[in-house]
Amino acid sequence: MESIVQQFFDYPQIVSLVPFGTGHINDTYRLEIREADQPQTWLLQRLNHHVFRQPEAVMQNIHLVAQHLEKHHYPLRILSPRPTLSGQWLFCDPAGNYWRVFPFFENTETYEQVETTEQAHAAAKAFGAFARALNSLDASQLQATIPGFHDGEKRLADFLVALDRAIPERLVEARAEVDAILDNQLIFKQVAELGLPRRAIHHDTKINNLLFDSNASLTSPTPVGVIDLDTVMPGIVLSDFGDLVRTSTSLADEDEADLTKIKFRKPIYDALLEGFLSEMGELLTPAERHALPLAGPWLTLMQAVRFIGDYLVGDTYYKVKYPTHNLVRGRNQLALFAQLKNNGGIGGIG
Ligand code: GN1
Ligand code: MG
Repeated sequence: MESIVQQFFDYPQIVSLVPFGTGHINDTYRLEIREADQPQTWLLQRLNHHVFRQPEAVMQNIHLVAQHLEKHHYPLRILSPRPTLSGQWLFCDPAGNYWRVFPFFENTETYEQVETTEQAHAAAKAFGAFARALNSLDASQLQATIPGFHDGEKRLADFLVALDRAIPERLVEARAEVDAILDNQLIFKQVAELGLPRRAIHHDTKINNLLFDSNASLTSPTPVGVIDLDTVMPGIVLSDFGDLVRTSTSLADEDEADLTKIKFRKPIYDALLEGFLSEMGELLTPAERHALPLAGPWLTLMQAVRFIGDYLVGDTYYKVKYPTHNLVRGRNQLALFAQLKNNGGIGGIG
């Protein structure tokens, strides 16, 4: 690891290097160094190049977005990567792993679950402000680093392939979930047919991808910065509002195995909608605004498709902590989907 750190810093003295965060894809470390006797904290990350097959394109997207935010006086902190000493965004080690360094925002925390409507409002407003700042960025400048990333119809087609190749015992285990997905698949076509405009979209607005000031009170939560810009690429606004709904409205997070804890909270939903619209409201087309109620159910079902699909073929994509982890996550998401679809008058689908 020392030789990796040396690519980014002049004569660094490594004070500590510890695994950090809960991401499902990359490996992240909190790095403390002394450089020229100054203590500094950074994030060192190994980019998963099996998921992101064009690591350079990912970094190019992040760089473009960070630059755009800086130019447009975006108010929160910006996750600009730190180049290597030779001016590259990535260092490729002899084993073929890609490494990069980001600033570490001190005195911040993430929420795994939303507890108050104030948190929900602040989070949606912060992600809304991010989307607003990117409104003027020409989305065609960004590369589709994971082709079809939030294309529900493509995800469904991939799922059907996974069904064909499924590990037989796993298919038996997941039969009810597979059927629930197939029964509800129409929502993917319904959203595709809307033909919503392509924007520069974050695509991973889960609640723990927003850093909050750890010194602020629960009733006045203060966002510090949006993180995890790996999936910024062209997409539709339903992705960003949808992932907020998916990860904030449920009483429990996506890892919860006890389905009785999956409870949709309408007041949280209302706070998300208000917060998001307070930034993005005037920039949305009538079609986008009209489609917002579909965002939560659509994105949540797509996440179920991805978790169950990965379970069926033997957990090749998501990090898992135990053999049925992806199945548990998929069940969780299907339970939430059912509530999002039926609850609180936000339906109008199915
Ligand atoms: C992954 O890396 P992480 O945990 O931020 C995934 C998202 C999923 C999410 C589910 C590149 O995000 O799309 O919504 O897990 N990222 C990628 O928690 O697939
Ligand atoms: Mg991510």
